[in-house]
Amino acid sequence: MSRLPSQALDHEAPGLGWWREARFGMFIHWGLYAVCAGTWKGRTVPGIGEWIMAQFKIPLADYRTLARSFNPEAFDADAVVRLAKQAGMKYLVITAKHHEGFAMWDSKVSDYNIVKATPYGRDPMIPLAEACRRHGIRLCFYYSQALDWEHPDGMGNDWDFDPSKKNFQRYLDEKVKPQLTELLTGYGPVGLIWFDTPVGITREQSLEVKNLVKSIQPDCLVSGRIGHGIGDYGSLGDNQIPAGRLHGDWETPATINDTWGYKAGDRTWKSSDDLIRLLVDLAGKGVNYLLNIGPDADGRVPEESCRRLEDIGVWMQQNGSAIYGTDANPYPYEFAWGRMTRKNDRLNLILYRRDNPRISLRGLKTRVLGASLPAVGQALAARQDYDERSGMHDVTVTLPDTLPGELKAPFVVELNLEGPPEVDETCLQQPDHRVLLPAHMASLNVSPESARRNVAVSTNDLFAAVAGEAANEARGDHMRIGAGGLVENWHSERDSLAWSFKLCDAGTFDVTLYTVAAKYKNWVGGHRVRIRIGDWHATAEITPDEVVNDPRAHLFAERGTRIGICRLERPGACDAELSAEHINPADPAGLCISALSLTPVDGEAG
Ligand code: FHN
Repeated sequence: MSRLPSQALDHEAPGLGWWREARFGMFIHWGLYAVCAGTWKGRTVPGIGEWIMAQFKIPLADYRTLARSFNPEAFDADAVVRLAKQAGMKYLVITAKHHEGFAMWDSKVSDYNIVKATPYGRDPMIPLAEACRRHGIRLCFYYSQALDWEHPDGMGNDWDFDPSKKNFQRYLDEKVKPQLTELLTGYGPVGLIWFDTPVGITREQSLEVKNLVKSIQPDCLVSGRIGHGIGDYGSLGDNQIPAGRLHGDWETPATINDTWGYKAGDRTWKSSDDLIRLLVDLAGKGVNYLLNIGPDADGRVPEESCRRLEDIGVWMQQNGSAIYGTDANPYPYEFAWGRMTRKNDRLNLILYRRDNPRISLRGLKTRVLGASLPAVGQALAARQDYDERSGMHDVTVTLPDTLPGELKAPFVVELNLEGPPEVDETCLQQPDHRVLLPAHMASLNVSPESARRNVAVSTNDLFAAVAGEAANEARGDHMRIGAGGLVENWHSERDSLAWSFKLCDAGTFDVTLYTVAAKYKNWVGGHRVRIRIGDWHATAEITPDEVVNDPRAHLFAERGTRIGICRLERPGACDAELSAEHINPADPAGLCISALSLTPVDGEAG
């Protein structure tokens, strides 16, 4: 069973239908920071570009002057919306006001806006809203409700304004609420307001803001980062890819390179293939993908972003039916061969490669009526077996010798079922004999001492905010399964993890433990663990034996540690246990576990 958290809501937002159907949207970070392009007085900002004002504590009086040279004559709203549409995106979220406090529309609330303060002198949201209507894309606004480095009472700017004199409520009343009212009354229907980084805001204040939105446009959604769990859907961390299926409604905001706002020197472009993999990975877990572009100060979208979005669009043209309106994989775990989504009585197996003549699926109890390659309309042979000895259901689909020319990996194999899929949700040895024990399927044994270590996360922890954690409440400081499905915050040698799984065939296995670094941090390791699987046990130091190259490990470094060779003699119910002999205090993340895997040693399994 997966113990991944769910976004439990006491209400069901009426407008969620389109958002669930959409699965893929465009994020646009655009503001005065684009003028800096990542550099201030010859110094390049470390990290993300739109944070340059805070990183260098640039006085507001100096930062304001950027507006005088902001003249984005090349901004073509129609082209941007067409780019989103061509990529297969269904909604677009633009930063109306980011943390810098500058309004990217004709705000009457403050002259610190694109119409009054720049030579451009026009409101780009008007043509953008029109283009969205023309092309059938939902227009949505990002609005930073807590951090505002321009308003004396906003959060975050403690270099110009004395924090002890701030009256946050005044900022909410004077700036946030009137500006949100403008956005919600001036541009037609708004799909959602993407609130962010709820540092320091109280639950009552988050509710005031949400209620205001709903009072003007009842169907407008509010993002999870409004804070205090009152959003209409949950927001994962920036670029975070959960390790398994999530319950409820979730979204991951993500970048094509590393920055959100334009930063000329950021060349860390992910490849189109990796971006498609990430989209598929998220869809398989029931998570919307909100992928960012950061136009420059002329209003141009970087060429690298355009090319990648076009590539994704080609893939979506062919395979979109496996993404739009789908639900997560009915299994709680991932597969080595790819990902799976579900639509009613149909399973979409999205294969990363065609390296096997067959694809086999274990644990599906519902009858398979047929299999096909939907992109080319080709039927495939499928066989379904039940093995009484092991109690296992197996489906095997035979793939064509070569993929039809127009089909590019990842490609989709569709299984049509007699009814809704019913699957065995325990960890199963897979048809290729591997066993994957994901951290989120473990039961946690948290010692009473650890459980008492509850600390309040600082409400103004800006690093946590940037990391997308947006923590605003007291959280347990002990070992837990985080929203991303990792076992994190493991600091005590008294705690341990345990898994149950079903072994179908005896065999000899290479045992590898996968551990993850804190976001943006280097992988440290140096812990000592003890592992028991059935009667076999071993101890090992956590060393970086295998570098995980999955695109999801880009900002969350992941390493595999080879623990040893294990012989499992008896098929049937098995268990595994992981405990810590020594946790390296130098690792800021503590011990952070992604999975334990058992890979058959060549020729030995079965
Ligand atoms: O601090 C912001 C950051 O600049 C960016 O807007 C991201 C997008 O999700 N949100 C915050 C950090 O999580």
